[in-house]
Amino acid sequence: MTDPKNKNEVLEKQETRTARPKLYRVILLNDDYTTMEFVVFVLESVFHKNAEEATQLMLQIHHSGRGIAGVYTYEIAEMKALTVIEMARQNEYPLQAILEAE
Ligand code: TYC
Repeated sequence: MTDPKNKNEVLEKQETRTARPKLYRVILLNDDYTTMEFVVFVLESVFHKNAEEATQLMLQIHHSGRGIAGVYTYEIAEMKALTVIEMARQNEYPLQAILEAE
């Protein structure tokens, strides 16, 4: 590639790209049995939301049926979804978490 400002110099074409890993949304699904308090606790402890964010997101899921708890690389997203499901099972709640590609 020739530099338009200097006819005698040749610029190397930049081939290096920063690899962007695919990202996945962890989606929490609404249900009729998991308590609001437990969902808020999950959003605070697994997804590092503050009390206000966790409460607003829990209510959004409660009203709309689903909501994005966080966006991560695959391995982190999978681990968080499994953690949510395991915490829910330990507490005998049917709360579900699924992954979606961004
Ligand atoms: N719908 C539940 C209730 O009324 C609360 C709830 C919110 C459950 C979000 C799951 O992902 C959820 N107790």
